[in-house]
Amino acid sequence: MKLIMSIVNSDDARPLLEVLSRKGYRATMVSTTGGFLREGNSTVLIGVEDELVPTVLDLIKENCHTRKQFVNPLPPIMEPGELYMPSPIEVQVGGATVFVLDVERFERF
Ligand code: 2BA
Ligand code: 2BA
Repeated sequence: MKLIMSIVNSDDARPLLEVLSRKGYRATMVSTTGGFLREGNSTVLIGVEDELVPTVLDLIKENCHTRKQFVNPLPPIMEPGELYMPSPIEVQVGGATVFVLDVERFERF
């Protein structure tokens, strides 16, 4: 068994959960925060048999979309009197960042 840990945009998480449960997969959604943008995202945990991993990855790919976002970079360390004009930089936020982990043991009590 594997645990698919997928960090997705919060707007994509609910449609993804709907598709997964309609197709009979079980999942858990956790509200998380991106370390770089410091904005909310969602982490969807899906425990599945090994052979189902590619199918679930396809569902994630189909339902999670790449977005462009602008961020203000952290200001540099400045000398007194220096002027800093922040210019936002564009970052591409992936549709999903996915980790597939081996599950040593799975129980339901
Ligand atoms: P359980 O299977 O006991 O699951 C309880 C909660 O544990 C689930 O809440 C989910 O958050 C998590 N969970 C269970 N299996 C998981 C897995 N393989 N990967 C990740 N997280 C897992 P809910 O999703 O709200 O489900 C509540 C109950 O509804 C489930 O109890 C199960 O009896 C039923 N259920 C869930 N998904 C289903 C589905 N796709 N088809 C039919 N019944 C489903
Ligand atoms: P954030 O950390 O808020 O990052 C949002 C986007 O900003 C990233 O998109 C990436 O394009 C950019 N970015 C992040 N860290 C950066 C850095 N140190 N320098 C320059 N640009 C940076 P994605 O790579 O698609 O990641 C989307 C979200 O997935 C991330 O949100 C984070 O929550 C999670 N994530 C991505 N890679 C991860 C990893 N290796 N471990 C844990 N979480 C990860």
